[in-house]
Amino acid sequence: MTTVEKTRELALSLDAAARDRLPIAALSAGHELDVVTAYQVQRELLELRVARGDRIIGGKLGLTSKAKRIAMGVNDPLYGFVTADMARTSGSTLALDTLIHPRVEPEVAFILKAPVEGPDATASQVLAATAYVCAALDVIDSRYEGFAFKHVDAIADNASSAAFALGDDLVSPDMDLALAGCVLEVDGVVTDSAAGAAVMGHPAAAVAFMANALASVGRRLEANWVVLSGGLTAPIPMKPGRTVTATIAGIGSVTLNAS
Ligand code: OOG
Ligand code: MG
Repeated sequence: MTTVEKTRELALSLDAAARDRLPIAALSAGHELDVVTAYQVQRELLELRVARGDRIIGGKLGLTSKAKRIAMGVNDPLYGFVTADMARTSGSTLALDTLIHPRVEPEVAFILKAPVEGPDATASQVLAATAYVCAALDVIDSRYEGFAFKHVDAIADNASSAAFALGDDLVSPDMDLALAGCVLEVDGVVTDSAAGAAVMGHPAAAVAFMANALASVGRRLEANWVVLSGGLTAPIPMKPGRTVTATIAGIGSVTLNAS
């Protein structure tokens, strides 16, 4: 099989897993997959969505915090993309019967007003290109059995993206985001907390990481994109009736319910 046929086949198997809600074995268990090929699978997976009428509206970082790396047992960061179909509003209810085994995690989201291009983008360039930041809940739903995967598997699976909600407050990034405290509540009880610095020392550094990684494939972060900078804490499994709220100091809060 040529590499092109192989990446197409792997993308189709991930796409089917999401659509049928039937998780598959990690690709790395049965295939030799390097990082470049894994991003090619991700690209084809996104092309399948776009061919069905979906649209890329931004990017997302994965495994940018120690809490996330420990929770998933994967040591390297990665990026993926978010699409229009994934967007939810704060306070909305996620229908669990459309997902496999979703988890949610609090993040700082950036809304860009100008492109950010690598390979030498810095956190301050990201901040200069940012119109607003807001609190976000990222819904991840690995297409792999047992939510178990290696770095290349999660890349191919578009960083486990399933949905995301942005808080209603959009604020200027004119603050020290490294010091912004985040409190995570499950059904009104505080279960975890972190500061912005949990993500690569500064959430804007994570966004710069994506811009720099994209440069190697001739792409960049675009104006008007939303970029999720990566989970600040370990993720929380979504269960029917559960409400998860993230509040980030100086920014705002965001809530998702599950049914
Ligand atoms: C893969 C990475 C996902 C993050 O913020 O770390 C991610 C995963 O944990 O399933 O969105
Ligand atoms: Mg995330």
